[in-house]
Amino acid sequence: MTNSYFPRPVDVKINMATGELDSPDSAYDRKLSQMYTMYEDQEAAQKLLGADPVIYKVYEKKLPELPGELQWCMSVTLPGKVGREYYMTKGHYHSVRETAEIYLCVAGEGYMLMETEQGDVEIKEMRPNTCVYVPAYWAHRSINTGGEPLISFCVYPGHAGHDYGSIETKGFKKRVVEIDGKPVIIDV
Ligand code: S6P
Ligand code: ZN
Repeated sequence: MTNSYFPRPVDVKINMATGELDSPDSAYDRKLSQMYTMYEDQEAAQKLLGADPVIYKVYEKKLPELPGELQWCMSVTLPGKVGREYYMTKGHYHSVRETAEIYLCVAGEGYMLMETEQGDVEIKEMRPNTCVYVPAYWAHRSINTGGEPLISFCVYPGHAGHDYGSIETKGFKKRVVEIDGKPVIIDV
């Protein structure tokens, strides 16, 4: 090496039942108040804002934000609905669009909703032991359609970064809502 950067190995224990890491560098809760505008039913969202429920949790190890390195985290989307729409993550593109991600679902049930800036949409079921590959250029959002937390182990390039702005502005082209007791994918 010609500079002072030299990464060291890191290990961590993961509680696959809860998604918690034994020594996270960062752990945060995303509450409804931080994303309520993303839900279809704004009246239902307003009613829930008093209680301001946690919609999802993320436990992260912070690793070098450099090409060639990887980031990893546990993503835990809680069960629940806002109106008829299931709890979901905000969703994002990676700031560096040419970066992919792998999600390994370890518990719960739901979907991974993916979309490109050109308007292609794909949705994949998430069940324990399902591994979803989110290619470069695809925005991604986890949606919990079950009664238990939807827990995934995520790995993505160190320098990927997160672009939330595009999704906050335009949203996704599909939603997952409960109709007659079942999850149904609808057009926005
Ligand atoms: C990071 C990865 C996940 C999400 C997490 C929360 O690239 O995709 O760790 O950060 O599922 O979702 P969001 O959309 O709020 O980042
Ligand atoms: Zn991502």
